[in-house]
Amino acid sequence: MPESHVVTISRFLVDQERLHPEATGAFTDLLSDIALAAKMIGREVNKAGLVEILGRAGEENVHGEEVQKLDLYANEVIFKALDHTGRLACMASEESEGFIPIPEKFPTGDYVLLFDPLDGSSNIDVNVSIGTIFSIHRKVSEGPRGDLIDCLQAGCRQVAAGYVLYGSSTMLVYTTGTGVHGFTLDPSIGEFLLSHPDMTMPEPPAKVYSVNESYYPRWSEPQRRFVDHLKGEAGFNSRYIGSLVADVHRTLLTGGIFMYPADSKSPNGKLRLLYEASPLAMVVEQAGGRASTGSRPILDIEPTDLHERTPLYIGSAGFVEQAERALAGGSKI
Ligand code: AHM
Ligand code: MG
Repeated sequence: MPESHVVTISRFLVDQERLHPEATGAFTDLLSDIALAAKMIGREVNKAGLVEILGRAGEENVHGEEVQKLDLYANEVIFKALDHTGRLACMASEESEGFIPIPEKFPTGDYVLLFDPLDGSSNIDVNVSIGTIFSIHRKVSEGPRGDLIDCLQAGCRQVAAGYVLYGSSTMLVYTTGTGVHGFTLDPSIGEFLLSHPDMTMPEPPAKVYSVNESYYPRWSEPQRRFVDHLKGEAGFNSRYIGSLVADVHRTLLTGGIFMYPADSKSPNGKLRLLYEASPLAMVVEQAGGRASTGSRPILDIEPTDLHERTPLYIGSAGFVEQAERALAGGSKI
């Protein structure tokens, strides 16, 4: 590709900002800061296989520094990349119990960042893709330094959301509510380059379902019937990585349905609404897909707890609607 056609994420963000003359630039800077954090996390993720050589978490590395667990490292990198910028009122992370205030010594801003710093981290040791997920809201509380209510907003009020996939290449995919754009990291120049402009879910979608089927005995009868139908007469193929960002990314690119249902042991499933389901729901819906609890849109849920969980059905709109009908007990799937 000639150099003139290469669009870096910085250039893309600036071009997008020009389309909105009222924009202050704060939002563009925020996404740039997230891209920087993603590069730093990606660099460490790529070194994970060298753990025997470089040292294990809890030990000291060759430089005499304590080696951190990667998910805690990722948490800290994101926090430190954004705490001092004056663009955020507060943050919340899957790794932290309460909401995270901006340190008093730094100025605050109008946005709120929620993130899962390193999702699927149990896959690190086996060199399987993992990801970072982020969600941005506008502050709604009165004071300057943010409050819990700023974090507990329904997904439909997100102003941006996205994820970073640390896979065979590192990709950043985000939406601000006007389409979905994907960037691939060129490690030789350390830049995210626009590789997937205006991502939309393919039609017709690939007939693929993605679910941890080992939980079948714990599922409800309608959930079992639905999966039986998909792999039976509907002729679906099955793919499950067990790393949410990677499973959803595949679903976004090829079509299909990803499910993490409720079951008898986990009545709300496993996935967290604010750090996993909501941001991925915004991305997938912006690409023309659908995201549901099985009975209502993920983006409609008004959260009451920072770490609440939700069942998740996400992917091609028609397949998610089929799941909703099946779970409602309708005879016609
Ligand atoms: P984590 O937040 O502790 O990393 O767990 C989330 C991960 C997701 O990436 C993935 O979709 C899911 O757990 C897999 O769970 P299971 O092993 O029950 O299938
Ligand atoms: Mg997670």
